[in-house]
Amino acid sequence: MDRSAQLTAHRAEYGVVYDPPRTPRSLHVRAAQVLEGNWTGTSTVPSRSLYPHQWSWDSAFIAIGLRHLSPLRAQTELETLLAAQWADGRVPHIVFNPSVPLDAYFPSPDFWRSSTAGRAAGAPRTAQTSGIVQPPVHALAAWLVHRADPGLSRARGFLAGVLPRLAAWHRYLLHRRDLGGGGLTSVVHPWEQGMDNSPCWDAPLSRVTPAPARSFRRADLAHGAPEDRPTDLDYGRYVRLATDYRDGRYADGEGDFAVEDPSFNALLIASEHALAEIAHELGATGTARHARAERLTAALVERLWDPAAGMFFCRDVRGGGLIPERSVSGLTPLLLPGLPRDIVAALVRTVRGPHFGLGDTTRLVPSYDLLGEAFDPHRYWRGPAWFNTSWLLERGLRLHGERQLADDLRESVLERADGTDFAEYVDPYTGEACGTTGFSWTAALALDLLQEHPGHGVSRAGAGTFDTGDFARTGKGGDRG
Ligand code: 9WN
Repeated sequence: MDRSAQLTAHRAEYGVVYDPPRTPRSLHVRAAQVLEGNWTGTSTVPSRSLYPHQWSWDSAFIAIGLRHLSPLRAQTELETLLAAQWADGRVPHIVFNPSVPLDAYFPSPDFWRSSTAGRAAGAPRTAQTSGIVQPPVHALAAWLVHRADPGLSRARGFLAGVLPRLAAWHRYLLHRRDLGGGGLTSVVHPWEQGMDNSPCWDAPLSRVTPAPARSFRRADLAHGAPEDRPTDLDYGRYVRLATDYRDGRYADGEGDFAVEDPSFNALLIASEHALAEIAHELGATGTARHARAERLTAALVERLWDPAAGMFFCRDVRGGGLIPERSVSGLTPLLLPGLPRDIVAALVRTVRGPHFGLGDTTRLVPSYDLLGEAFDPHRYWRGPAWFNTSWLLERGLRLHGERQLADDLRESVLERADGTDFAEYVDPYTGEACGTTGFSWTAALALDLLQEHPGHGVSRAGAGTFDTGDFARTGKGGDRG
């Protein structure tokens, strides 16, 4: 059966089962309950069962939603993560909770051995962490959290406390991770980019010899359906890359895997703009940071834009070329204010076109090309729709004046978050829940969109998501200082 016949059959079998929304009040209360249940006292786990520690980009998204419930908890969430920063500036992708049994998640602290193998790179002595990173959403989150309650933020010195750490984090990425030499940051492991199992990694990963299956024991399969999760072969490769990085004492530039990814870099650029705003709020000049963000936007276009596809691609730094796989990562730069107009127009066409089908065959943005060879509506990052990427695209569409599309996407995020008990991800056609439920960033980002939702009676005062006006001003405001 060819691809489009398969898709038609899939739709005929499952139909599009998006339910009508429940009441906003109950959605708000239940989202708050998810975040309450996943709160440990100092941070929020993504999921009690599948992910029982603190994850880096999860915490940034969680803080963006938490600020509507408790600005103090949102600030604490980010402060807890940043307290585990390494001296070289990296913010680890996991901060382990010492009271959780070692076998609850793999790879566990005894795999990463941060306090010994990471000593040369400045890993903390007491906190146990992983040695890789995740997308830098944190400065953006810190700025949004500040804006939710500037009085509390100033009284606690929140921005002054996080600014040096965020600046060191960006320095690490821009200097130690420019492995391609063109100004952009490279990820050195698929887990770093956050979309772990994306087909974008298939070609670069094929060069990696998998670790033997008997050398590790997966914990994820105890909680997730094997057909939704990465294969054992891919897991073996993840383990090999992480082992090699650890055994090289987490020094950068040596590994077999190095990829410049559009979403990772776009989030860094958005966070550079946010850092400029933070510096400005603290009385310094943000001019240089805004200018750097604009230069990075130009580098992103120069190195990763593919005009024929109408979207951004990843660049395989070790293999030397663009990776012609269409992933939601290649649409995420839409959230950048400084993108050329023709690129914005092309991205909007692409998200609505047959490869992503938004507003036509799908209502949340699929993680991967609906027409791609590797498309699978249920398997991790190979097709299903995640809520954080739809949230990012909702902001991008709104920023660039695509109001109707943004409104529809917001409705769909709220409706699916509600109808799936805050699923980790969903089948992009049917909206059926996949992975775990009670997933923190799904609840947090639904709360964030709910705050802005017209007619839901929730005040926007002080809500301060990176709202269009502010972000547009940020982008054009290289001289705001
Ligand atoms: C590995 C926690 C994390 C998310 C990632 C998602 C998944 C971990 C895993 O869960 O990754 O970091 O075990 O698969 O892909 O984006 O941050 O929610």
